[in-house]
Amino acid sequence: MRATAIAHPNIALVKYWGKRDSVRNLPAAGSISLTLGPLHTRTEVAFTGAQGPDRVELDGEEAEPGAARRVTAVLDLLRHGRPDLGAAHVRSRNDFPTAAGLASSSSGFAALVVAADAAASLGLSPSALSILARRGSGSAARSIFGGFVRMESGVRDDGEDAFARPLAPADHWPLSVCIALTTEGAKKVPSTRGMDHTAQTSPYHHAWIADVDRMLPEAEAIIAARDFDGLARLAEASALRMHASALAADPGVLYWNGATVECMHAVRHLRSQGCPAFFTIDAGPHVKVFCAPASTAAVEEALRCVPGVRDVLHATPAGDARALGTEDR
Ligand code: 2P0
Repeated sequence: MRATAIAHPNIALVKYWGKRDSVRNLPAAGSISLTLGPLHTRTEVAFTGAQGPDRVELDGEEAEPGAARRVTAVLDLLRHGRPDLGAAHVRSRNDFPTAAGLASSSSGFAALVVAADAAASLGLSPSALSILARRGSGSAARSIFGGFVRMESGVRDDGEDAFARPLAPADHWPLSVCIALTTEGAKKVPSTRGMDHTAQTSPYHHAWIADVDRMLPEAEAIIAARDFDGLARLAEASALRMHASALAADPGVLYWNGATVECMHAVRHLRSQGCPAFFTIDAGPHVKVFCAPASTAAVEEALRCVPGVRDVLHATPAGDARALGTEDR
């Protein structure tokens, strides 16, 4: 009862920021993302068959109690009706900085549920895996699938209709992503806290949620047509509106540093010079810049010139979360 899985993080083009139910972790609106490699999380789950607490190791160290509790909560849903599985030993590694706005929880919980499903030989459907991953982290529901992915908010109280589905595979649209790392530490306000605080105190929250519902069909059409300028306009608007709503909370939630802002200016300057590039920013200070593959070197160079940028990572569209066969390990 042991299996290993790999999952890739995803970056939202139409952002998720707000829940309709915190207990079942149900998003207040849908979202659309692109799954990105070679960044990945690799997770091994072994069910011991013995009673006792789960053991959770992240990047070679025992997980903080809060993180371990989130893992156990997801495994408990999967173990429901299967007391024979017993306590789990979970070992997970990211090949990119954890908890720094790079969506490590998206790949982390996707890899966890795919590995646990394989270890327990449950044979869950992709939708069921997406629902389980969502209970760990909303964005993880999207990382079950590769390429362009749409998450549904659903309307049911039990969350059985709140799962992701693939829109287009990774090879639908060759895009390149440069990720400008603007700090080394973990982020100061975890996403869950930031989005709940925004929903409770930002006067812009309801307008934000209504706007996401308008954006989703437009984003689908733009992706189907591979309309780069359309995606640039829409993705920058989604990121800036999400941050506008967070900034308007009381007190405001501010994820950016000076380098974050300078990177946005650098990207807009590049675009004004004819370089196809746009930015998006999540719950952290890093800036993710999407561009045509031929423009990757120019984008990287421009980002490296921004004072405060410590490194630039590269990513390209990647595939589904998957359990590894014995030959892969
Ligand atoms: C997103 N983010 O759509 C948005 C944009 C960050 C900014 O989903 O509370 O870790 O665990 O469901 O998935 C990050 O939040 O939040 C996120 P929870 P999650 O990618």
